[in-house]
Amino acid sequence: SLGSDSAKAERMFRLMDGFLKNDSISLQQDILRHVEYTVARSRFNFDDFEAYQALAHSVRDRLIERSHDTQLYFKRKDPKRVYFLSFEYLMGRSLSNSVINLGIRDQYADALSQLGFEFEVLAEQEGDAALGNGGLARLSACQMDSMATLDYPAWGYGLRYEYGLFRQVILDGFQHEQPDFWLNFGNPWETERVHVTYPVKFYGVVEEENLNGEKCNVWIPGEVVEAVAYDNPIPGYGTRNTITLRLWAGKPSDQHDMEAYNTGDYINAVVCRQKAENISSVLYPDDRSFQGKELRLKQQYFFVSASIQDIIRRFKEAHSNFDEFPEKVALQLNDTHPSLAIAEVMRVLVDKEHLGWNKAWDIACKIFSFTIHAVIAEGLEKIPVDLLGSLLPRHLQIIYEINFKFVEELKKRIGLDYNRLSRMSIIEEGAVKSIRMANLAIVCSHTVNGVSKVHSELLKAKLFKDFYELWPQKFQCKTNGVTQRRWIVVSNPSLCALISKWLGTEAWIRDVDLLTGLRAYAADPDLQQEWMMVKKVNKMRLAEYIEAMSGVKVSLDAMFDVQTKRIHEYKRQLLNILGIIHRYDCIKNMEKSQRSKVVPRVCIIGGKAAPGYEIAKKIIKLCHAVAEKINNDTDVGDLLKLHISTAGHEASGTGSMKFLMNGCLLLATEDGSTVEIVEEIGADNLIDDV
Ligand code: CGF
Repeated sequence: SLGSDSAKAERMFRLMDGFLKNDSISLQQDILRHVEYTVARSRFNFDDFEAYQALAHSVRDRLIERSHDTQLYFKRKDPKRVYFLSFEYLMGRSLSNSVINLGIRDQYADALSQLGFEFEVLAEQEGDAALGNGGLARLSACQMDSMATLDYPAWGYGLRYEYGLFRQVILDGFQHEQPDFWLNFGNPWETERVHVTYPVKFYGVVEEENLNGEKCNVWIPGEVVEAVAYDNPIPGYGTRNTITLRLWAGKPSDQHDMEAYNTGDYINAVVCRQKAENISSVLYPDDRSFQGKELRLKQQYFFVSASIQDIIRRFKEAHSNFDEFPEKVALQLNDTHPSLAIAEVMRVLVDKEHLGWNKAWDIACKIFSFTIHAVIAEGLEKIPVDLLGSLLPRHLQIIYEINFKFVEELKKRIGLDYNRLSRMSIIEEGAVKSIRMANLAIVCSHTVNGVSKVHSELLKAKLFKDFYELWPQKFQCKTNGVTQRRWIVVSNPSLCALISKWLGTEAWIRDVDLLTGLRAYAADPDLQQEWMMVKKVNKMRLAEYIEAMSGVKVSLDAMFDVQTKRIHEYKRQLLNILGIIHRYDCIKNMEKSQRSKVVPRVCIIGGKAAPGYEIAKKIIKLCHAVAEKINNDTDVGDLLKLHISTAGHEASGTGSMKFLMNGCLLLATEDGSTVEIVEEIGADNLIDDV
């Protein structure tokens, strides 16, 4: 460490300053250097995938440089940091997003073409980091991009699942799940931080001890697992701010039991390693069994405990007084999955830092905020008390204490209204005594937000009515958003170019509200002409993809009617496919002379069904059966085609935002964020009651 040796530090900065140049020659040299020394292939003989790996490492160098500069900057400024705790991050691919946010995409494209490669071809070589399931997970990824761009001193914390969301394979129209080996060929976008590890404890007992005349609780664990940090730099757009998504992986606290190994008990010798690695192995383990429930709870506590230890270590590097903790730390809970962080913060402050309970609770209430994504009570997470007590005995004690104090206070406010007291209690009495994780999060957090206006009103009027009446000031609305950098700039480059041309600036890529400037040109025939051309180009891209994926040729003159989201009864893919059957039936029974009035339509349905969700998997099979019939009916021809590409009552829904920002006509139910979309686009752009 350079410590206070500023002369040495200045020399280090000078040495590094401009070290990574971005002109074409430097980038070509950088890529070839990585081919030779990172990918270990001859620079005279390497293929697209090896070129992608070298390119990715070259970009990663620049991300790491900015990430280190960012950390150093904030270490010196010591601002209040925001920590985003999410169980899922649907990051997708990193290459294009990174070079666009770094502002060097064109430079890399030029350097690659000088070497005989095409940027887009190499970008297709990258696998997806699918560390999440749906909108909540993609929201986390968009959130990171936005916080980086808006110069927040932010960190994201999550779990480094060895297997992301399953890979969907369709055989004879049926969905089959295969493991997603996303790490098989390494992951150039992460850095393993072998020096950033924390012990995470499980099971065991709690003993009372006397410390300087004070009674304190000591947790004697039955199992300890090491959490190792893997850092993923997330660059902001138009700024050097590059924040870090720190994902935790489970490693054994001791590699394996040599004694057991030497006595031939090979299985037991490696069992502790297997247990540790299991924790960060699978996203959404099937929790219908006790073992599955326990593994999911272990995963939640594992990433929470490691994250809280990391946050407190960072705080203590510059502070010794925990009174300052709320001025330096904001902890955002993304749904109830990280709610154990509340009990963990209390455990560390009371049992390890020896703060009084009330002071520790005051600090916890100041640092936690809570985003709830669920719409109905059934969607709220509950943890059986016996499971929690066995795995985390000290945390159960703490949650009981939190609840006792909360209910005592509540009685003073509302009297002995036992029905209401039992509804609001963190403990749910019943057949299976459980911990209501949402209640725990609401009781502690100083803000509770829904993810759309409709959803936030629902929380106040129904789901959390009792809490809203008690603490109306806590309840907020933070409608979801999606980043235009990924969902226009990366996904739709020709539309991106058109927008920048007509607005006369690229500032909208950082400030999405500037898109409203296009309204001034909406009636301009030149803009409309260019807009249609962009749509045509994109339809060609999609038509080529459909043919490559399914062999089905589709007409570019047809309307593309797209529904892509998780397959779920409430998302109404069944209604969609019944509509397609009806449309097919009408065409078949129509006089041929009348068919010229039919708007040709290509229906595209994409999405995955959860592995255990049988009715959703049957919907997938139905879609394929209907597609088989329609696509092979030459009598219908291009009037109707149905393509199913792999991969309701919405709290928000973010799919609509992505389609809308790419100029699509939206057919949506009036719920979630659609209501606000209508407000944004204006009622005059609505087609009544389609
Ligand atoms: O969160 C969801 C999505 N399924 O992930 N819920 N959860 N959990 C909601 O159902 C969506 O409506 C919402 O857009 C998404 C992100 O808030």
